[in-house]
Amino acid sequence: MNNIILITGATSGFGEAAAHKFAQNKWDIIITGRRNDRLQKLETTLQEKYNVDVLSLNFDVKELEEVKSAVASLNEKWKNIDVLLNNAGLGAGRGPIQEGVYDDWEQMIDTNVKGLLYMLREVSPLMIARKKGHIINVSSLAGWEVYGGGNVYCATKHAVRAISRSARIDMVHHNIKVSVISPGAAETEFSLVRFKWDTKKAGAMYEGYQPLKAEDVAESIYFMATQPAHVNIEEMLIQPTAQANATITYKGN
Ligand code: NDP
Ligand code: 8X3
Repeated sequence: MNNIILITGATSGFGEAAAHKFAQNKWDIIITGRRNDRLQKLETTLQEKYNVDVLSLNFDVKELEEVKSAVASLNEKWKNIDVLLNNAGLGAGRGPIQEGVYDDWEQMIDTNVKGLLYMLREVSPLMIARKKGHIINVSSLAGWEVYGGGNVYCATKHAVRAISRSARIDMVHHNIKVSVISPGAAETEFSLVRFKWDTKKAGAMYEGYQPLKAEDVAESIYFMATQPAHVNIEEMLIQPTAQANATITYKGN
């Protein structure tokens, strides 16, 4: 039987690239996200290209009842999740705290923190029952550092690392690995979403240097997921070569 990975936020960026990487290596894949048209398209592509089993679950991680019923809908095969890639997340806006937009704050906290927790809460008992599993949570360089205007986004990504380290202590008794990957600047739809599809503002984030590609991050996630049973990579911080930290990026000057 193939290994199984459940990827939240597989309709774009890291999640979509990870779905390709794992499927290419003969994992069966559960893909999730809110944009059902993209999920359906990806399901067909993965099945046809890699000849693996794919299950699409169309739900919003912010909605607890949707998360519960999506996980409860898994049949005996799909319950055997080897890896949960808790990836769904977003930056919504960027600006000083005194000008903060409440709806953006709620969205980031509800998605990046509460949504990740809901998935962790619903999926970890399935792993505990099998006495094996691996939870890989996606934080960010913004989970290590802060930058002006990053306030709530940075807070959510710091929270992902705190939750992960604490969950690791709970899960160690059940033979379950918990890891965190923290990418720096990567060109996905992240900045388009953050800047409300303003292509100029989003594009400016990646001008003058080579950012990470979604595939670079997927490669690292695959490496984390395929270590021997006795090895757990707790944390991985991956940045573009040109980026030294959250505020210093070399652009040839
Ligand atoms: P993308 O915008 O390309 O992908 C985000 C994915 O998350 C989409 O598939 C989206 O699917 C899904 N998603 C967002 N909100 C929800 C929700 N409420 N319910 C279900 N799915 C949701 O960005 P990235 O691939 O770059 O981002 C993936 C993760 O990586 C995020 O957690 C982000 O914070 C983090 N990150 C990104 C970095 C970057 O520079 N790009 C760097 C470090 C971390 P849909 O809209 O269909 O629901
Ligand atoms: C996204 C990367 O540096 O813009 O997590 O916060 S950053």
